[in-house]
Amino acid sequence: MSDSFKTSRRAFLRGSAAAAAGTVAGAASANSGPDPLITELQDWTSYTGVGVDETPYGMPIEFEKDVVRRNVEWLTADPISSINFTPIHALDGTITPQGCAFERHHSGAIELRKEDYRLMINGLVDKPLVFTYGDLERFPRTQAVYFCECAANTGMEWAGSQLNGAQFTHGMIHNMEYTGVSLRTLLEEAGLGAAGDLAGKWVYVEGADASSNGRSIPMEKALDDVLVAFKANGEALRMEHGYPVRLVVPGWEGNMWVKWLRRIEVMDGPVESREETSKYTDVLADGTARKWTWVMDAKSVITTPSPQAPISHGYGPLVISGLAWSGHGKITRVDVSRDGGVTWQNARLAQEGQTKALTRFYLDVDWRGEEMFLQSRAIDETGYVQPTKAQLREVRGLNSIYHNNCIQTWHVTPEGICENVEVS
Ligand SMILES: Nc1nc2c(c(=O)[nH]1)N[C@H]1C(S)=C(S)[C@@H](COP(=O)(O)O)O[C@H]1N2
Ligand SMILES: [Mo]
Repeated sequence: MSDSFKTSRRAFLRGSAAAAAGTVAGAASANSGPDPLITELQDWTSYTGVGVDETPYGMPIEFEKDVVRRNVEWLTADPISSINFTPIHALDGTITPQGCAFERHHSGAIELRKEDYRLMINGLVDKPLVFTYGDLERFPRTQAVYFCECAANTGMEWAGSQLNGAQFTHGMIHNMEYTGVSLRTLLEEAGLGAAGDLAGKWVYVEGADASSNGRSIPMEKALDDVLVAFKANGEALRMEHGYPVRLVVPGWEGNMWVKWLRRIEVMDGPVESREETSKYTDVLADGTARKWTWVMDAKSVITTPSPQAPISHGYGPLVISGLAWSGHGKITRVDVSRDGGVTWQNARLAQEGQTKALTRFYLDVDWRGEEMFLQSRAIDETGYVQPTKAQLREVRGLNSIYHNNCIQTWHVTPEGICENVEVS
């Protein structure tokens, strides 16, 4: 046990005696002797601070410089066709700032000016159309918060626990407030009469980057809640998220959220492109591949404590917190286990679940240094319960990569250190 840990433990025990007497005292107030941070004049009271306009577009203060996207170098051959991970272990709330929202590119992020932007709708439509960026801004807008999860999120954990950190096991996800035009509006502008019976019709969407990342989407979804988005969290999309326009496909795997959106073709069948056959399909135990696994099933993860966010404050009150989401709709309940799934407690949802968006949960406990096997399990409005790893493997075998929504376990030692372990 480290010295600082012992100190904070002693202080906290005194602190909790005060808490029992009716005040929720922090560890600091229980320390003996004057606190120079209170009794002595500090440096920052004696100079004038930084003026406005020092940073026309603000950046996080330097003390937060570790809260950044990170990649795992050995995962991909190069950073051009690669992925990095959202630092979910260091965030709270539900909205992901764009600057630290994970990126996934198949041929790198491109720089596309609004002036050079064109979106074509063609195929089985009454009149093929091309929209400029300015044209898109003149259609009625809609707005909503949605999570975007890469189907490969948690994919490295199929065979056993591998990556030590919530950022790396679960950070291929972000959650933003999008503004855009409903895809239905644009399809209706082009006219779907030529498509005849819409049942069995598809749209094929592709991006302007070299990979094009083409995907087929069934018409029913295209006319439901898909957005052609140009703003995220109130501001323009970042280049890495598809500036100036991307597709938002609520609840469905991230790969379908085509960035730098350039063309939408109405078709009478799916294209069966690379991204929906050789990739993003699920290899089952018998070697056959399951395709069209579009919806991201209910999933959750404890973000603190976690391997990159160990318990550093000693024993006593501990806030266990995490994220839950479901591509089928709202999260209605999250359970937390401290003993590897033997017993469960209801976590508190910070806000009522929103459809196809992240939900923050908390469980406030009194931790006395007992070893924990922390797990969370999400339940969505369809009644679906997030499965254990063993339950997933029963259906899918060991060959899978994508669509791993199993329950995650963090082992917590009496010192507060957390590690990724498997309790299946
Ligand atoms: N045009 C294009 N769209 C794309 C991709 C791409 O490489 N090119 N990657 C896809 C994948 S696999 C994912 S998971 C999401 C990631 O979106 P993000 O980079 O904004 O996080 O974008 C999707 N859309
Ligand atoms: Mo992805």
